[in-house]
Amino acid sequence: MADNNYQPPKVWTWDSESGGSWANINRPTAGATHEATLPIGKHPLQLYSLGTPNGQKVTILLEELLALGEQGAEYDAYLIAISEGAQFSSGFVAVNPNSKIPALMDHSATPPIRVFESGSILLYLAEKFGHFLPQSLAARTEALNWLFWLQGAAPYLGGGFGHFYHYAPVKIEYAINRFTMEVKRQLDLLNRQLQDHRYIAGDEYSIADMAIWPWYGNLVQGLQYEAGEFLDVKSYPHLLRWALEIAERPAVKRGSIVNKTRGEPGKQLAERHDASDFDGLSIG
Ligand SMILES: N[C@@H](CCC(=O)N[C@@H](CS)C(=O)NCC(=O)O)C(=O)O
Repeated sequence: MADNNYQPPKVWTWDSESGGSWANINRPTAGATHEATLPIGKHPLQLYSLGTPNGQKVTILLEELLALGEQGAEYDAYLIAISEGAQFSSGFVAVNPNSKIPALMDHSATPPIRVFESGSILLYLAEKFGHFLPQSLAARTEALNWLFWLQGAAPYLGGGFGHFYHYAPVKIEYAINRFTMEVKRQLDLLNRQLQDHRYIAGDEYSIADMAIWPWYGNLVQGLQYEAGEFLDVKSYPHLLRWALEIAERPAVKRGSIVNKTRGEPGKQLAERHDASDFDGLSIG
């Protein structure tokens, strides 16, 4: 049990000195903090993002669409440095009032269409191009079940487990236990689903896989929060099998390094404006 004497005050007030990795950007209000316009490149789709799991979902889908020959999916991916507060610029807030990456502007429409929330972006692109969402009502609904599941589940992994196990300046046993319990339940759920199905929603590779893989696929490959051993990821063999299969897809290899500025050298591409930007990188 946690051992501290903290008693919440009657009314919470913001202590901007409260510490922690994200203390310099977190604040209790929404809206822009400064005026700055976003760059606009040559392609119809303009993505403002970062190579985190939420960002990877969208760049993986875009690379998968391009791999199918959908030229309309050509995109410019601009880097939004969230640790420097770039998500609070007036330009970014106009595309996503929630100030979180990823955010997309589709300039092929008049007026351009803004799309925010990674799940909404996946659905928008899957519908726009007619790929990676099954046709039949039953199969499409199952894919959307898992897409919406991910959007609700991942904050327990990232904001809950990842925050308290990896980022928090103090290790709080109560919080780590609470979120580890939930994340292990989620891993067991995915493992059971993948015991009976090749992909998350059945036989077809879909946007549900592209949403879930960057979070839970990276986690069980030991690439998130250095938590593979702690979570005993080897005990989820079906999930691991799926994670490794998806990781081998060329579009996933490309999409998962876009807007990445950390990690293995040769597996980072700060910005993507052309297919040739991947030339010379060690992505197999
Ligand atoms: N529900 C959102 C979550 C997006 C999100 O949390 N993005 C993080 C990076 S992975 C972010 O932009 N954080 C910046 C901040 O919180 O100020 C989505 O799926 O798009």
